This record gives sequence, C-alpha cells and structure tokens, in this order.
Amino acid sequence: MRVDVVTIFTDYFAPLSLSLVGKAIETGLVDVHVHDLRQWTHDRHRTVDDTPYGGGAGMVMKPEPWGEAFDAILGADAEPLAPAGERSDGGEPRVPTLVVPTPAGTPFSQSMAQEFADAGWLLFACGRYEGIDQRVVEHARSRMPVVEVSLGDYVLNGGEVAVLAMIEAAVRLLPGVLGNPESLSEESLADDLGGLLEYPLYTKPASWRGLDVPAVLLSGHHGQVAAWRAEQSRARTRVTRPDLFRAEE
Ligand code: JCH
Repeated sequence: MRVDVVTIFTDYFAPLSLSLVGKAIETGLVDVHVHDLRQWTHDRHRTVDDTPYGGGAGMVMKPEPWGEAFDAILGADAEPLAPAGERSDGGEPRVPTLVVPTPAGTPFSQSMAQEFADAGWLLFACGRYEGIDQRVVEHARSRMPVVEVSLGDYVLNGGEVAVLAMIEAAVRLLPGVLGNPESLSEESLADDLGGLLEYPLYTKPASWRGLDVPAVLLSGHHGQVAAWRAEQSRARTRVTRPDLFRAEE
C-alpha cells in the first residue's frame, strides 16, 4: 500500500516509524511519503492561507498549492479516468483515493478502514486554519476518487491527527501486518460495529489490590468462558452503545 500525506506540519507523522505501522513500513508492506505543502508555494513567505470570501473569522487554505501538490503526486501525465481509481489490470491503482479530513465529512468507520486497506494508494490532504477552499475537492473529483471524512463529532485544529488515526486503522488490516490474525477476527469492531463491544480482559495476577479476576475465567470451562464473555459484551453494549445493541435485537 502506498500512502501520500500533504501537510504543513510534517513532524506530526514522525510516529509512523514506531510500532506496528513502523514495522509495516520497514518490511515494505507500506510505502509512506509525507510532503510539505509549502514546497508548492512560490512567494517569499510560502503562503498557504488567505481570507475567506464572504467574510468570517479565521483563514482558509488557498487552492493553488494543493492543485500543484496533486499534480506532482499523481504525475504530470495524470488524466481523468473513468471510472476513477480503478486498477487497470488488477495491479497497482493508477490514481490514489484522496482522503480529506473535515468535521463536515462522512464519519470514519471500520468498514471505511477496510476500504482504505483495499485501496492500494491513499492520498491524505491535511487542512489547517478553518479548512481548505472547496474547489480543491471539487477539482480533485475530476481525476480521482475523493472522500471527505470526519474522525468524530469534535473539532480538531487540523487534519493531521485524524490522518494518523486513519492510517493506523487501515494498515493494521493489511494482510501480513498483524502477527496474529485471530486478534482481528475476534474483535468486536472487526465487522464495522455491526456486532457488540468487546468483553473485558484480564491477565495475571489472579488477585490484584483486592480485585479478583472473575472465577469463570480461571475455571478451564471453555463453554462457560464463552457464554460469560458473550453476556459481558451484551451488557456492556446495552449500557455504553445502545445504538449498537438495538441492531442486535
Ligand atoms: C480541521 C477547523 C473549525 C475546521 C482545519 C482543517 C476533523 N473529525 C474532525 N474534527 N476536526 C477535524 C478537522 C479536519 C481538518 C481541519 N480544521 C480546524 C476548525 C472548523 O469549523 C467549525 C472547521 C479540523
């Protein structure tokens, strides 16, 4: 999988070299390129923002550096494809899927993480200030698939943190990235929140600061363990995520 990130804060992506994503990069399963948007400015001050048409507080990211960034990343010969993003031969995608984090986007989900993992090539555009001139997305739609995505209903200062989360969620789904595939299939969110939340976890010691691990987990009765875990998942989901619980009924 290839991942391109365009940002004015490249340092945000240093942690991608850590842990599981870092290993996936080392082993060549993921190829990450982080680009400084300001390299596609031409003025002395490397300006990426301007005042909003129509007025209002704050600044808006101007479209020209984004257009030049996408030209460079797609390749000078990149042309509109129909249908955009489709692999020509089942191999590498000829264009990336552009992912634009915004509080106004489609909520990110496990199914979207799976689509990203399957996409082969992702291009993330990290906005700052109040966001990016909407024509950047509009123009990009003429040459690649584009998704505007929200990480959740809260306001971040820019797209970078959302992109880190989305990359992590997608990369761990790539074949060969997780050492133990069962830890994926058994996870409650693995089927896109369609199921229940995970049951509580315990490890040694069996008693800690006066708190005992539930006896059934020490019993060795696999059927009873499974039944206990299923009930814990149901009880937890009913309380914490009634929206998911109702879907079970
Ligand atoms: C972003 C901002 C006030 C935007 C600029 C670019 C994504 N789920 C999620 N929360 N926040 C974001 C996000 C993504 C990209 C950018 N900002 C800051 C501040 C806004 O309007 C109220 C919009 C935030």
